[in-house]
Amino acid sequence: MNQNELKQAVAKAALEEIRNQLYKDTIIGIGTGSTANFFIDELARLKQDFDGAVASSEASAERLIAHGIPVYDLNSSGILPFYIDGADEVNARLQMIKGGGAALTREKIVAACSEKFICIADESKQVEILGDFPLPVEVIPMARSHVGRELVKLGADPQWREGVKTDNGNLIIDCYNFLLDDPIKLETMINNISGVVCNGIFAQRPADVLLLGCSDGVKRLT
Ligand code: ABF
Repeated sequence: MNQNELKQAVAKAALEEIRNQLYKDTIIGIGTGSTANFFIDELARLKQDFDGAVASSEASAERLIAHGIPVYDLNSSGILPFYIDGADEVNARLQMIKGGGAALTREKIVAACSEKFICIADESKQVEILGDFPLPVEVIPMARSHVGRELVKLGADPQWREGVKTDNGNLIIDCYNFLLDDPIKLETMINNISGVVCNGIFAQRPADVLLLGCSDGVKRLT
């Protein structure tokens, strides 16, 4: 199976994971990225069985709407039973690096409002120690240089992702060569830099379930 087939397989597995827990008033949290897109396409087949979705990006909201799935504002949806999203890296504790698609802040907010975070990923995303994938940090534009200098002090090699603006109107700095051996601590330390909106370490609120697409089938890890 190629990578897209693995992503499609986990999207289908995620649908199976939730399909018996959908009710007419259920609102589902939906992530961003190509794996999440496969999930949105699968979910559309059950659109009569639930109310709608909250999206972690404008791109996902557009895709949901194109399928005829109502998209709600998180402020009016309350606590969500599920959040289904991909990852750039995931370790054995189901801690992740996310934000390669620049949607990390909204992803972290929707995850925080969800009872169950179901991570869907192909096996290339599974790692022992997080940090090979450059860690994205969302930054208020005027703080870009300051945050970059502070990230160097923490041991990262920060690079501004030029030309990219987040859905919140901010910038992304990617941290290269940054070994995340204590992700929970680093998540807080980076958040404490003035001008940082959010960082792509999802360790304090890891996933609850990982559906991992492997060549020998989808593995379910908790
Ligand atoms: C989102 O999409 C992001 O947090 C992560 O950066 C990315 C994963 O992308 P893909 O599913 O396209 O590999 O979940």
